[in-house]
Parts: sequence; C-alpha cells; structure tokens
Amino acid sequence: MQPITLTRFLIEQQRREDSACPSELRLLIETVARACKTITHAISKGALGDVLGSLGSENVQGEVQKKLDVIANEILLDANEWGGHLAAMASEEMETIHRIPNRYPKGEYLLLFDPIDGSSNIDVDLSVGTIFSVLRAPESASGREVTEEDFLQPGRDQVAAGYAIYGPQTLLVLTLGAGVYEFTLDREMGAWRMTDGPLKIPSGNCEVAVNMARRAQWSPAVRRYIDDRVGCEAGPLAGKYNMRWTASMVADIHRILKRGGVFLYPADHREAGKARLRLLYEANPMSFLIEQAGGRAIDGTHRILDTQPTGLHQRTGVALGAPDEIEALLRESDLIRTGPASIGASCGSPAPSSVRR
Ligand code: AFP
Repeated sequence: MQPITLTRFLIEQQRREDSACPSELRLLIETVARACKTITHAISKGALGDVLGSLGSENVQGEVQKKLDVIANEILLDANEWGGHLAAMASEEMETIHRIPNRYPKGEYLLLFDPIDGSSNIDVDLSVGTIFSVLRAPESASGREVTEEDFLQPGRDQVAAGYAIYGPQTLLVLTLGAGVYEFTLDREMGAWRMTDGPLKIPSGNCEVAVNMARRAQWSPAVRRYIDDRVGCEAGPLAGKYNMRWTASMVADIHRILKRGGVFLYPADHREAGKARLRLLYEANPMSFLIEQAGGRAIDGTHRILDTQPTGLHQRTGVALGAPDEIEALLRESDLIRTGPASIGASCGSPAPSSVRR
C-alpha cells in the first residue's frame, strides 16, 4: 500500500469534526504544493535551464536577486491568484502586498512566502526551499481592499504553515495546527506522499546551528550559551556538541524537526531591530512548525508567535528547537530561574547560572 497522498490527508483533515482544514484551505495548500512541484522542476534544470545566477537587481531587502528568486515568486503568484481562496499575498521578493486582481474571485486567506530561502546556495547546488504562512484576512477587511496592515497579525494567528525543501529529495513539511507532517514528492506519479508524521523534535541531539561569523553581534547571554557548547575545552558540556550551518534555514530546521538540536540567528544586540531573518514569512511559519513538533521558538527572550508585527518585512532574532536547549538559553538571560541542572538537557547538565563564567 503506497503512503497516502497529500490530497487524501487534506480531505481526511477536512472531514474531522474539529476540522482544521475547510475546503478553501485545502485548495490553498494543494495549490501551494503544486507550485512547489513547478519550482523544484525549475531548480533541477540548473545551468541547463538558464535559472542560475543573479539578475543584477536588488529586492526590497537590499539583497541581490537570484533568477530563481523571481522565477519562484512568479510561479507562486500565478498559481494562487485565480483560485478564489485568497484575498492577497505577500512575499520577501515584493515591496508591498499583491492583491487578487478584480477579474478573479477573492477568498478569506492571506498567503505569505519566501519563494526561495537560501538563495546564496542555489548556484552551488545546495539545498534551498520555499517557506509559506497562511493567515485569515481580518473580518474588518470584508467589503474593502486588503491592506498591508491586514497582514500584521501575530504568528499565533496562523492557520497553516510549511516549507518545501529542494534537496536530494523534494519534501513538503506542513502543519494545520494539529501536528507536523512530512510528504515526499513521488516524481514518477507527481504526487506528494506522506512519509513521516506527526513529527516530534527528539531531545538529546547535541547539534547547534549558528553562523559563528556573526559572534560580534550576539548578546553576552547568547555568547555564554554558545561558548559553553561550541569550541569549549572545559565545563560540563565540553566535547558534547557538534555544529552545523547550511545557510538555508529550511535545511537546518528540517534537520532539527527530524533529529533535534537548536537553530540560532540572534538579533544584533548593538542596534535595536537589526536582525537577519524576517518575522512574517520566515520566523513565524518556522516557529509554528517547531512548536507543533514540541519545540520552542523565541526571539532571544520572548515567544516569537506572540510578537505583534509592525511592518511587512520586519526582522527578528531567532532561537528555535528542542525545548531544553531554548530553556538553557533563557536561563543565560536569567529569564528562567531554576536550581542547578533542574532541566536535564540530555546533552549533559546545562551549566547552572551559579557556575557561570
Ligand atoms: P538567503 O535566502 O538570502 O540566502 O538567506 C538565507 C537566510 O535567510 C536563511 O535561510 C539562513 O539561515 C540565513 O539567511 C543565512 O544567513 P548567513 O548568510 O548570514 O549565514
């Protein structure tokens, strides 16, 4: 018996009494999943498909746009604007929102996405991905044009989130708020087939994903947390941790969902609001997935999903992964008061604050 398809999974979710997947949302998710199949097809052509390299233009983030950034953005816009399930879309690659043209029916959902996450890896054949987040358009938006402000909802209001990862396999990882499920693209049939789930972040994996080159930006608490684990020759955690950094958040988060660990991209503590990752279409969807898989996701001190956004392309610090690791980080900021090693990180007892260097 072949693993069930995404379509069957969504229909069965829709049938549930506490359905977290009304038909419009099912159509939305299937449309995004179909667009990701088109994207993976474009990526896999590589140099043969004239999809590599940069466009010589910059996006709203001031980042050089790769050809695939724009191609993937267009694929997602074209796939989603006519279906009648959306009120509007927002993307890392677009300065402002994309309203559904009047020639098409409009729906109740807002779709946000980073069409290609990890763009710097495209030209060297490393894993990249697409990240997406789904919100409901506020009731106050009915009868009027959707505005940017309608997108500025805290991440806890998401109704769905997920990512596609374009690596050795092409995977779709999705939550509708009732667990996290992984689907693998069956290229022969063109179907997404469920291959894992509900995912639960394993504890006890001593892997830290962080870009050490950004150390000067970190707060003293983050430095202590990393220094106790990475490159240390003394202390209770010395020699217990390994480090991973792929420069594709999708790849690092997928590893954490499957085998545990922690991912950090701290804000620059020298300048308020200066951070790398975007809240609405990177941190929020990934935080939703991580929490649905039993993990925790903070901006360094507070739960990311409680953040009230103030701008479409607002950035945030990010620390997410296994709960014991996030709690150890919070302890470094004295945000969790515990006795010595009261939270036994199975990577070894975290350095109780009393012995802090
Ligand atoms: P790009 O999509 O511009 O390559 O950025 C990827 C990303 O947003 C995230 O996926 C990575 O974890 C992070 O940036 C990599 O940042 P560094 O290049 O500073 O390591």
